[in-house]
Amino acid sequence: MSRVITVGAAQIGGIQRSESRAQVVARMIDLMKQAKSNGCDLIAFPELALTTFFPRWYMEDREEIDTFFEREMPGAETAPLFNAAREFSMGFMLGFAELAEEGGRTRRFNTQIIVDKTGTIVGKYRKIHLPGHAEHEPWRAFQHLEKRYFEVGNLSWPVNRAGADLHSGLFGQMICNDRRWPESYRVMGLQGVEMILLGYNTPVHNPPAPDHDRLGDFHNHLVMQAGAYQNATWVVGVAKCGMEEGCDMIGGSCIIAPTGEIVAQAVTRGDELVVARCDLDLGASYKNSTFNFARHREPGQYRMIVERKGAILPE
Ligand code: ING
Repeated sequence: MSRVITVGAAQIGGIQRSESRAQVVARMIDLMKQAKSNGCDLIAFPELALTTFFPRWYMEDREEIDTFFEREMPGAETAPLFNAAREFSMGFMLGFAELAEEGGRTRRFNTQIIVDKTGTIVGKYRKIHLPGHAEHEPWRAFQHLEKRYFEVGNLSWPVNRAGADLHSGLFGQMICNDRRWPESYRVMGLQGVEMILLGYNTPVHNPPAPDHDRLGDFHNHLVMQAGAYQNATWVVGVAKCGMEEGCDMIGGSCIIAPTGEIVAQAVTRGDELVVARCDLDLGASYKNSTFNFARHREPGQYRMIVERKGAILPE
């Protein structure tokens, strides 16, 4: 029996700071309607999709910062997404800023969830690779304060089997900067992942390395295609993009096969649905040959990867 699912990567154009969650959710519901008319089983939204990318501003007022966080999921303003999942019989992935009371204290994470066609949360991930900086750096055209506003994720990279007719697919997640680190994919590859869903907010300009700016789109696809091929998994990358509060962000949302090939990609930098039929078994021939991990990997030789944080040069 074929395990083909139709996937929609729901790219979202700039969300201005004044835009309410209700307005953003309405844009998402519109994309879900388009996905339904395209026969999608699953739709994926970007990182921190409910608000503007707030880490671009230095803020000190805890109340102001916490206006960007969700205290419950679903909450009143996100419930329509869960209702639409049931109405359209469509799973979804959503990125949002999570405020959680855990272990007797308040914790804040850059989080993504996967929800199945019954509206049940079947997967949750908290971003591990937090880029940027923790203190105000006024020399920058815009801040990137993820290290200030979020804790490092504490869930590793789980792989979950999705029922409710996502064909018992093995789904994993990562978020934005995670996609630049091969370890993110490999932890899920070692759990047999068949499809990785990831959202991103990537400015065109990277203040500490402006010479990299011309390669932003190339690096975006390079890392996701490599991760897909080297772990024999589908990768769905979804941008929040375009001009957002004076910060221009790359688009390039795409659906990448376990072969490493981009099978569909966005051509605008606004709200755009990218659709592809994805055979969850397509990676099997790679998992059984070139990337048969059990047969070919030599973890005894890889110890340095886990034990060493930064590079140590030879004498
Ligand atoms: N954004 C960026 C990303 O990793 C960045 C940060 C931009 C890193 C450009 C390197 C170069 O795509 C997030 N949100 O991680």
